[in-house]
Amino acid sequence: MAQEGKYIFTYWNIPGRGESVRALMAIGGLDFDENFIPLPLPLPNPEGSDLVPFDDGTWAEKKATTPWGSLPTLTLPDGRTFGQQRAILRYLGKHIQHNGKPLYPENPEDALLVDGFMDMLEDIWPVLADTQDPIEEAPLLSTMLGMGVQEKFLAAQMDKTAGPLAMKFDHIERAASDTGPYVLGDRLTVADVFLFAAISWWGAGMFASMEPIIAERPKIKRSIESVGAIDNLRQYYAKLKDDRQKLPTVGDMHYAEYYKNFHLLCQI
Ligand SMILES: N[C@@H](CCC(=O)N[C@@H](CS)C(=O)NCC(=O)O)C(=O)O
Repeated sequence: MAQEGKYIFTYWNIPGRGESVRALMAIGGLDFDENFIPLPLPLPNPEGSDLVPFDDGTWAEKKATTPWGSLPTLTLPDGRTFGQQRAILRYLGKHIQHNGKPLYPENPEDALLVDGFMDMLEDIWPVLADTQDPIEEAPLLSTMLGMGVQEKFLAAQMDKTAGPLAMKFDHIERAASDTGPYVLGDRLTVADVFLFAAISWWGAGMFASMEPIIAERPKIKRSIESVGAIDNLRQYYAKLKDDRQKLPTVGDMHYAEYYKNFHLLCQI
């Protein structure tokens, strides 16, 4: 993809809903700056750190100025800012190519299938991030607040016969191509990149590992391992790996661990 000027990517300094876009830009070799917004969590900020990890009022001020009141956003080299993870993935996927083909298919039926995978992944997010009462016991906030993995909740959700979350992952597994290595077959798409980023994140930010998700879902496993083998992506994660040790620790959660599966899949 020809590039005139830099992209600016705005998100928290964690994988979350932002990592799919970062990974896609890395695969496409795009030059982008990170604009890290402190996570709006009521946690004390370490003294004298360059990057403020937790709430300092920035998000409260910035929220209304974003296109959809949410992050991530992507600012294009011409200065315009756009939001919504999947919209950004589709946009970039029309420009970024792999083996001579754009990562968002031109063929409407292939694009429909890619959108289906991505919408299914977005449907999983609220189960893990914000449906519990109290909200601190949602698997996501629990690790971010240093309260550990919500094992009981996740075990019920992932029950092989009746777990609602397990069913969603089973749908993804069934919808993926039998021949692979990617979910649409031999062609890499943004659905694979999203799968790679989401499962790596959930397998560290909510689950203790990716195992409950991928152990008996070989097509999902193959897709995310194939994405992890892409050279540009491996170089991207290798470059940032040491610096991530500076991420904060809350309780027993060192936020650098949120990247462990990205490193595992990229074998770095
Ligand atoms: N559908 C949106 C959801 C965006 C979203 O909920 N973002 C969260 C972070 S992952 C957020 O901005 N939370 C802060 C807030 O809503 O004030 C997308 O995929 O981008």
